[in-house]
Amino acid sequence: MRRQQDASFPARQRGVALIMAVLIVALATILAVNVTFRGMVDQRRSANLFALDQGFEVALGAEGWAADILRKDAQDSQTDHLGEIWAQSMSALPIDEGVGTVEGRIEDMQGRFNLNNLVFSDGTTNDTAVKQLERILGMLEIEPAWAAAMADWIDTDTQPGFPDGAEDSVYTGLDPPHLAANMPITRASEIMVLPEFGAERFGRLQPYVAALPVGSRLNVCTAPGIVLDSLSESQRQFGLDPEDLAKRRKDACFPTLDELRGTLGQADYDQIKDTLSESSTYFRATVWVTIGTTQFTLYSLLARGGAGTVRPVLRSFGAE
Ligand SMILES: [Ca+2]
Ligand SMILES: [Ca+2]
Repeated sequence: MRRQQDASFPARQRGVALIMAVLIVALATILAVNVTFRGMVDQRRSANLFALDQGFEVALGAEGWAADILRKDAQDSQTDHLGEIWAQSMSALPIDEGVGTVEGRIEDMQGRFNLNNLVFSDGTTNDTAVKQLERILGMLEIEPAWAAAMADWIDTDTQPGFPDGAEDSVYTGLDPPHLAANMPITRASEIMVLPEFGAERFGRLQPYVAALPVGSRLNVCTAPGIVLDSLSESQRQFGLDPEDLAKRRKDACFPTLDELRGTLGQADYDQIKDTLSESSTYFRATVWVTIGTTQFTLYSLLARGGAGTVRPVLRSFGAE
């Protein structure tokens, strides 16, 4: 009996040694896979960072190009309309022999309703502009009452407009609580802070609104039909569908201020003429860069000065 027990010890030890060996191999394999995986992630991360850096430089180059186009445009013309070179989209161009592509476009932000015009320069509510925004919202099938809440967000007082306004009393009841801005906004998307306004409504309104300095004029040559139609209480002054409007704008300003005066009548025109223009100061360059699987979008608000100088006043990446 004792002999049998003695003989079994070496066999059991061999079994344990085998299991140890298998465990060590497994452990070594896990470590090797882990090291390789980390190496690949590091390599990928470095490649992405490099692509982002390169994309940023390319986007800034395209922004400079857009500024140059606008600078030349100021030398060549007094008005800004959709038949001009700046309004043509730049189709995709290759970067460094096929590393990626860059494309872009310039938009006239003064063709949009300026949300900051809901107030005058002293911060008091501009009721004429609130009514105009109500008409725009109505045409987009959004409840016009949101216009008053937007005005309250921007105007300097803390008294809610009646009956649809919203001031601190509304925002302090939210989670998390906060106060109304009571100052001009820097991005149109800021109005999504209005409780229950939501991304869906904003998506519909977004193409027609901008956040520009208070008092910026509307360029009638580039304003979409809905914005033109919102200029007076008797909507549909031109009765043009978007296709006809685009045709009329192919190579000239339409409507000119004279044409607008003729359509609105002198009395109605006189009330709004100081808010209108046939030229623009604020444009937005949007640049899309693709390098490998990395995509990069730069939005750049460009201000063109009196001497034709163009400078970026606001940049954002990825989202407007
Ligand atoms: Ca021009
Ligand atoms: Ca306010």
